[in-house]
Amino acid sequence: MTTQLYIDGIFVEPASGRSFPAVDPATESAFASVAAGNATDADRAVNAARHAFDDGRWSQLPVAERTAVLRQIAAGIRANLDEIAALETRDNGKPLPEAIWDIEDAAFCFDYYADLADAAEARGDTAVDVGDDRFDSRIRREPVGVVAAITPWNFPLLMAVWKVAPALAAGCTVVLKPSELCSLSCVELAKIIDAVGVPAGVFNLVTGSGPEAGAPLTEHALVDKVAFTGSVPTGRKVMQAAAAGIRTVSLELGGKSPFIVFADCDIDKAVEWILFGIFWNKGEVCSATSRVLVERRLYPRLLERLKSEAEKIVIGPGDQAGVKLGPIVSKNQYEKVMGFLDRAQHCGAQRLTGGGRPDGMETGYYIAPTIYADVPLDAEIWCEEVFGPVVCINPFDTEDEAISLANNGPFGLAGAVMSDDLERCDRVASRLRAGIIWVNCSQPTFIQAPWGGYKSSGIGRELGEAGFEAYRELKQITRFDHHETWGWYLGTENAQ
Ligand code: TXE
Repeated sequence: MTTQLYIDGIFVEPASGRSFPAVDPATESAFASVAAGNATDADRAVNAARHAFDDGRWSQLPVAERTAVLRQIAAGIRANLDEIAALETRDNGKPLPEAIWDIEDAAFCFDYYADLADAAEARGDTAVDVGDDRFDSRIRREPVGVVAAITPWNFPLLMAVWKVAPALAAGCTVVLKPSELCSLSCVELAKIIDAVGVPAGVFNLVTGSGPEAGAPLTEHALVDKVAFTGSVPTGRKVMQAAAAGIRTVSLELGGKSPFIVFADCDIDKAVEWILFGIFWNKGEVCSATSRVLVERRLYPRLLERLKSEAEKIVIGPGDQAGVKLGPIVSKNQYEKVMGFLDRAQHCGAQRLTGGGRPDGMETGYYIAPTIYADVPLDAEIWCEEVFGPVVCINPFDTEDEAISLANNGPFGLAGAVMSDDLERCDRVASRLRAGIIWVNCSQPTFIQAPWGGYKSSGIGRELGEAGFEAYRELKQITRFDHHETWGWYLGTENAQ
């Protein structure tokens, strides 16, 4: 199978005539070819999106018609759920049940933003009290325009849909550039969007590498907004490119999220959520709670339990029943994580389990669940995002110390706290400098709740109402009562 680009309502060959392989990380073999889009394709796609936006074929459509189409996309995703989830597992390596959660969420996301768009339409303009009866001032919300969405490989369809669904619901037009490592589920999305009859040019898909297909989108003068999820260095480039044209950006970047565990909690629950917080999706999660801080009283017992439970995790191809940890997404990412593990050997941390390829697994980019304890606070493994199944654990003595350790670092995407004392949890939640705080859990994510980071973890919010407003401009419309006279120039002195 070789995929095509989707531009202006038509599936087309890339201008380069080239493709690149989609590799199954469980077998290390190519199983499909992906169209290698470049600057020519990006330019065509942006022009199509610009034209489609400017002639109002989508933004001026009655909202009820627009939202009906969004609900058809949701239904189309659900109708193909098994196939898309299987494809996602093959392309990315994630366990199939986790891929199913992603695809279900993607479908729900279209329904959710259809509902929000309907509700916004019913509300209409918002009146503003400007303190002068002669003026009627209102806020109207309008689509931002042409959106370039550049997305990562860890939740390939879902991260794209977090952007595409609210953008389309708001009336924007979109050019989507998924990660070159996992593009196939986004090609399936394009097929569904095509099948339900979204007008040509409203949604466009350009697959390809970051430099060849992504960068031209971030630099394009006809793009109004760039919505990006990925690494900090690339996010910086996206922002720099957008600065040249004063384009709006939203950035969802990395993290090194802390999980503070107090000794009064139930140890089974702590073990469950610590493992889920770092090992689901192979730790390839921007919000993974990869730094765990445990109150010293509980520390030795918890380490023992974590080691024994982590060693029971079933590792294997994502499509195999019972597997809870699939292969790392790609050779490069595998080598990157292995590099962290190699360097960690000399950092003074104690490795409790894991640390490399699981015994007996020769093929596939597998890395065993890895736990380090007593990690020096300046160690690379404690400070930097690994983006793999690797967790660092340290003890603490006081609440203040835990918060200070948790807040130390450049990131602020997420954090978690666990204690039976809910007042304490709330206090800690307030003091953690991060956009998402989980109490007595880690990772559950809801389309209805805002998502995004403080500090170097990003700018802006996705999901929830904030994720819808991120694709709308605010317009002030202020009317002067035509029965009144202003009189500054034409009236008597001080008539105003
Ligand atoms: O990310 P990139 P990569 C982190 C994680 C991982 C590291 C590298 O630590 O190890 O990033 O992964 C596109 N202009 N995260 O290399 O480069 C690229 O094609 C425009 C965290 O995959 O940030 C892809 O579509 N676009 C993260 C997207 O940017 C460019 C999820 C993300 O790729 C571009 C993924 C350019 N110059 C990785 N260069 C999270 N926050 O969830 C690349 N791209």
